[in-house]
Amino acid sequence: MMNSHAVLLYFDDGKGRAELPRLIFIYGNIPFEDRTISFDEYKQMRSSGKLSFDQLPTLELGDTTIAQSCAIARYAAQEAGIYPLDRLQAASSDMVVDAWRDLLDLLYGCYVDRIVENSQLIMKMRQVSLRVERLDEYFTVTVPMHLGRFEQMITDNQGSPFLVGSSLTWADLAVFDILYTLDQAANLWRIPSTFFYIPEPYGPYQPPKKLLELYPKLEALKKTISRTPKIAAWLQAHPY
Ligand SMILES: N[C@@H](CCC(=O)N[C@@H](CS)C(=O)NCC(=O)O)C(=O)O
Repeated sequence: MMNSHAVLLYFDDGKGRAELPRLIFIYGNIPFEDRTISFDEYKQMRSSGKLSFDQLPTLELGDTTIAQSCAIARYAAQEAGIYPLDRLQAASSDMVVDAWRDLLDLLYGCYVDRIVENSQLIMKMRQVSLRVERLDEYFTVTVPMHLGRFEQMITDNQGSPFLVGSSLTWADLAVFDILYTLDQAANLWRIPSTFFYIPEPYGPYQPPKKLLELYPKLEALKKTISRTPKIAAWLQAHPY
């Protein structure tokens, strides 16, 4: 079991890439500090060299700092006992979580370009018209392609309602997280203070409705996880 006090650092504007580790810690009853920081604090930390990969999320465990969302989530899943012990199942679950990261990368990629400036990797907001063009492709091509594959994994999983093996793993929480994010982000296209905001005359952006209805097994998985008491309590306190 984890000996050091775990501190998860992320921006103060939403769930983003920190939500999967949070869901895993919560599901596994693993205590952690959920520390949100402002962009100014982030810049200070970055210039003082405190962030191993110059980005968030970051997990501090005593003197050790872990960056990269998948690495943090995998560590949390092992602590929580929801990382498969069987190597093949572990690889299948890694595959799903890597796809989760691809989906987040591509969603954020609709909004920002990554460039190197003054020897640092930074994000630059795209023009709004380009954001909308990319969001359209994201929701009509990328998302259905990934959701179809997740749905097929459950279909092929010998009657199990989960993606890998017969009990819930971190892969299921990853799929839950992306479904929740895609649902919730739709509301944020209307709110100027959020990263997802799409201003007039381009917005608010309207993604295809009822996306989930095409994937009944994913819809069922989303319901099961959102009704788990610990997760339900978390989502109620942190809707987005
Ligand atoms: N591959 C990394 C990507 C991390 C990342 O892009 N973090 C963003 C926030 S979502 C960040 O720190 N952005 C600040 C910046 O680059 O200026 C991961 O999965 O953790």
